[in-house]
Amino acid sequence: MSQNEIKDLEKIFEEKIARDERIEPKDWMPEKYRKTHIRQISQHAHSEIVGMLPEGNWITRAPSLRRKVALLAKVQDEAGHGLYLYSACETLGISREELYEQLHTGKAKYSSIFNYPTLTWADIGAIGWLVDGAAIINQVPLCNTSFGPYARAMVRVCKEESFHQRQGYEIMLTLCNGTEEQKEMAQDALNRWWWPSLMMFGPTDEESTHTEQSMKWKLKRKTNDELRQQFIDQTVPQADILGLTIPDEDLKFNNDTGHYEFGEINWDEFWQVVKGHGMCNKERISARKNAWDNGEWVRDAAVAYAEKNSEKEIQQAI
Ligand code: BYC
Repeated sequence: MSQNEIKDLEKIFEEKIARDERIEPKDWMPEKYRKTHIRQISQHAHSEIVGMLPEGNWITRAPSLRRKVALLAKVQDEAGHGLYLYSACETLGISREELYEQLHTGKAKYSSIFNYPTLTWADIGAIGWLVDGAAIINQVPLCNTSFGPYARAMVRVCKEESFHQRQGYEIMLTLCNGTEEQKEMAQDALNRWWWPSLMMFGPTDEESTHTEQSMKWKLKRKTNDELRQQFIDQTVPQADILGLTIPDEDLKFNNDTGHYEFGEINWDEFWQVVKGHGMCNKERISARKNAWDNGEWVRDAAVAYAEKNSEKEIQQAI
């Protein structure tokens, strides 16, 4: 393709983005746009799949049948989110095998939050309330992201995240209205999950490598700092209703700006976790690798079955 032809295609692409039209898999797109989408969508998919692990750990220990059913449904939803996202990512010309390979070898990241352990039942409440709460804030703008398959996948994901957030908050509410010991458990979970939840939104805008370009392409609709602030403003009043204390001595409402000011995030901890040195990084990756290895016979059987069926169809057509 000549330079002029590429320039013409770039112009059409930029105009589509400016008009808020969706870019679809068969449309021409700059190589960097394609790559950055593979990066973000696949990391998002990996986060959903790895995100099943800390909660899956509590399915057999949920305190009642009702809690077990709700948690089971939530974890299954997360598998579904991973699958829509992997499918959306595949439309950009990368295979599922390559994506898994990137996760298993540490080439692709997944959300830092899932490298923390779930120590008590209250952690399941805190994850639903805070982690899914943060996920909704981050993902609602993605329903308007410029790449069609990603935007469409996000609509259903966000609806389901809403249910997840509510089930988490309801667990916290029940614990906070329970015995003194249960309320302490809820406070302890908040103390451990608050700061990692703020880190989920990524580094500050100043430190973020991708935000500027991703905002121009309308992949990101809001910056990391904007979303983090929105989460804090929304969540602090919810903690007040629970009667819990946010573990941040510097937290205070600023009447002039209408926002909460908050303390310094431990960015050193964030980068340590992102680089693979968090409490559960090794455990999470080895669980995913085992699942892949143990699933080999299922993949083989599915391929053999598909081949047998297509042979049958050919025979019938003859
Ligand atoms: N953890 O330039 P930046 C869920 C990396 S699933 C690890 O700001 P970007 C749920 C970043 O990848 C939640 N790494 O990046 C599931 C980049 O490194 P690379 C997942 C992080 O992409 C189950 C570098 O730091 N949600 O909610 O513009 C149960 C510089 O960052 C993190 C999504 O994936 C992190 N927290 O912005 C319950 C949403 N933050 O790639 C709940 C979609 C940053 O250059 N993703 N990094 O090696 C996004 O919105 C954006 O990718 C992010 C980061 C805001 C996360």
